[in-house]
Amino acid sequence: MPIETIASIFQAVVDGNTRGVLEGVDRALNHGIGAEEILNQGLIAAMGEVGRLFEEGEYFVPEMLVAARAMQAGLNRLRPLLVAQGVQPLGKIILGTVKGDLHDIGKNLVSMMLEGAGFQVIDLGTDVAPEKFIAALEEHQPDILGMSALLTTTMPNMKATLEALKQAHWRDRVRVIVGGAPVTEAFAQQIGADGYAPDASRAVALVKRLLQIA
Ligand code: B1M
Repeated sequence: MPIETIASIFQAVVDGNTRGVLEGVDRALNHGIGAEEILNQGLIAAMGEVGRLFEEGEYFVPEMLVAARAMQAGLNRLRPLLVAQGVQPLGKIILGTVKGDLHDIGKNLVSMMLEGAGFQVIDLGTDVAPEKFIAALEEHQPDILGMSALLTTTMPNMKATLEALKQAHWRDRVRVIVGGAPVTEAFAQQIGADGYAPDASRAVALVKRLLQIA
């Protein structure tokens, strides 16, 4: 029964079935399955499968979004229990869309996929100025800083943020990743970022690679 319950949560996330996820999580908890097991074998494993389906072209952004929302509903139900048990996230990530840019759909998806993979995400929202990124670094001491840009006119603000990081003596203390429709690997290298990901699923793989998480 416990295995079937976890499998039903996994399938509900893959199907983007929020109600199914919540019912499955409640059932699992009632069966005495631990919150961490539900998280790792149900929610996180399912988001790994969603990422695989996306990379293989079987899922597109809408399917990934619905699955991520279903996963987040389950995560929200488990969060108080995980906090109470002192379960540590895999790493801490600050995310934001750069100054002048109000696009946040892709960034939110990246945030949800990272949370789904077990990371703690501090999302600064949109129109984030370099000084706001730096204040957040000081406050949260993350492992990774992620910037998103959707406009060719705001891409230079990624470079400006990297420059500000250098000035504030933060550049050697945090890995910086970038993404967004107009951003490319070549641009990421040119501005001195540590990594680029073309989509949310590959952003998770990139972060794991940078933090040497298997
Ligand atoms: Co705007 N917009 N928009 N827009 N918009 C684009 C980007 C545009 C390409 C449309 C076009 O002209 N064909 C164009 C940019 C042209 C350019 O720069 N060369 C454009 C423009 C011009 C504008 C305005 C200037 C329009 C105007 O007012 N005249 C204006 C700018 C406002 C501003 O930001 N200051 C504007 C406004 C808006 C809306 C507010 C109406 C709305 C945004 C709503 C919102 O985000 N809350 C909007 C939208 C929706 C779009 C399009 C249609 C869709 C963007 C989107 O959400 N894509 C877009 C056209 C298009 O892309 N077809 C367009 C889906 C999303 C899942 O993909 O964001 O690429 P994406 O994210 C992907 C990857 O890129 C990656 O992972 C995500 C998931 O797989 N990724 C990362 C993203 N961030 C990452 C970070 C990472 C790693 C990966 O690491 C940290």
